[in-house]
Amino acid sequence: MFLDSKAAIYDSKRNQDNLKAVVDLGMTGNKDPLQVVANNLTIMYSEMIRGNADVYDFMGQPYREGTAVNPGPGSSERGSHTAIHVFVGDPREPSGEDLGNFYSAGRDPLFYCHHANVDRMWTLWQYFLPSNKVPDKRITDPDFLNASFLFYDENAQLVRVTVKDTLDNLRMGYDFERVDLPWLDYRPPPQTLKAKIIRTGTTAPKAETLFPLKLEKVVRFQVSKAKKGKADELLVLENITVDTTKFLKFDVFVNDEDDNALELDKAAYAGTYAQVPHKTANKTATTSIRLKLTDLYDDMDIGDDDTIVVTLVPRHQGPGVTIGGIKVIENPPATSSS
Ligand SMILES: [Cu+2]
Repeated sequence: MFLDSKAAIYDSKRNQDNLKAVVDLGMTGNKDPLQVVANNLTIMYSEMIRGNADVYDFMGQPYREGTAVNPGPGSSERGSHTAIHVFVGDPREPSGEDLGNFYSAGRDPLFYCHHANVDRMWTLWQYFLPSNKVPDKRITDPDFLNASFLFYDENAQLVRVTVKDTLDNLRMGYDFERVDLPWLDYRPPPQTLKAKIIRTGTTAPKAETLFPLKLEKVVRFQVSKAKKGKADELLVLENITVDTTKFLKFDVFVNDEDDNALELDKAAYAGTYAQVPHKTANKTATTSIRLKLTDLYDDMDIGDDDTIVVTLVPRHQGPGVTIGGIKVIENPPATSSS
């Protein structure tokens, strides 16, 4: 349906190599379609089920007047959502137009299909996925609930719509078809003993000696855990300075036994940072992400380890990302006394 130039959904500015390809949410460069599907299912499982400790990890950190841009994108936004934009955008165009750049994405009719599907993920995550064990999925912050936007309705009348009016799709008059979710139970297989042995013998440097880190190649290092052994913990990557005009993506692996970065369907895959390029005056932003490790530990022989080995794998070319720091904290984080 994407090849028919007379179809309403057609756009000439799309990556011609991807018109018939299996969508690649991981952008690892893997050419084996079966492995790409396995990677996709793992990414969806990670961003929908296993990777988030609270509602902000999924939805993104609060962004309000006075806050710096891009305080921290949510797992679905930076993962599968970004991937679709970049996968469809046309590399023959100067800035990946149409879908591959923020400013031009809405010119491709596919944008509306894609974002309707993002909305579907939000609805699924909020109301239909008890297995992701996030204790409270509501955002009660009045700045969020009362934020409003102006739209023209079907009678060309200007109407104000608040965020709280839009949180329940049934109230908006539509519902999503119930379909199978192949990623729902796609938990990667547990690691073997080999991973434990490799980790024990690691010569990877300590994170403190590497950060702040300009991420331009694969980097492997040790990070101290908050508690020994299996624990409810989060990996925090903070003060990530990004060039907002570029496509940037890196994957995070924990205690990876084989360092085969073309395959994501393994316990070691902890999550992703990725962004759609913007054409903006403000060319840098500082952001952070949190990745829940608790369920990863369940699939590893972690013993009473007091460190993890983290591997960062950039998927973009050249500079653009500097990571200020990395640490493991307890979940829920200890509240500061200030
Ligand atoms: Cu988008």
